[in-house]
Amino acid sequence: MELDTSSKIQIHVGGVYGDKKKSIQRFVERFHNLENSLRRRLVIENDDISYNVNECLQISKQIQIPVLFDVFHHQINNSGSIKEALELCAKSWDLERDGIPMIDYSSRNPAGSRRNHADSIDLEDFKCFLAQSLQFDFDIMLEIKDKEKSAINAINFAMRDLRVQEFFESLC
Ligand SMILES: [Mn+2]
Repeated sequence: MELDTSSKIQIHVGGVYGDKKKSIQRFVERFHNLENSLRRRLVIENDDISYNVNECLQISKQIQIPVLFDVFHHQINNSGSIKEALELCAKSWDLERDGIPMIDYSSRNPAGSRRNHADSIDLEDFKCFLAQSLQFDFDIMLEIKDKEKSAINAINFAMRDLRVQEFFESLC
């Protein structure tokens, strides 16, 4: 597809199998056995049960790949404030090699279980998230069930954000 190394494949670290330290070790070993072309594509994402942001960052330090920050997972499997986690994850991306940091955004489905992703974007929650992230620049992947509908609402809303306005200005 002739994509450069800023095109990423996001994965979770995986299971814990009763021993997190050993599982991390195995993850690192397997990673080192991969071809370089694949290693440069991978990013790890904090999940909502097993590996939080701090644990992903520890792994990231060992194998030099970025951590993709999932906001909703962080709210469930917490390791500090959103702002702090965002800053640490953003630093794990090398702009030249990895491109602009990417994050996953969604919120809880109020009618579902606490791990259930929302059907539609909650603009109040999105507004609070944007307010906590003002000093960072990143791409947002929406993990929301009604997809384009929420994406259009999010873009319309984010048009008030200077970072988005600057992006559009940079296109012409
Ligand atoms: Mn995610």
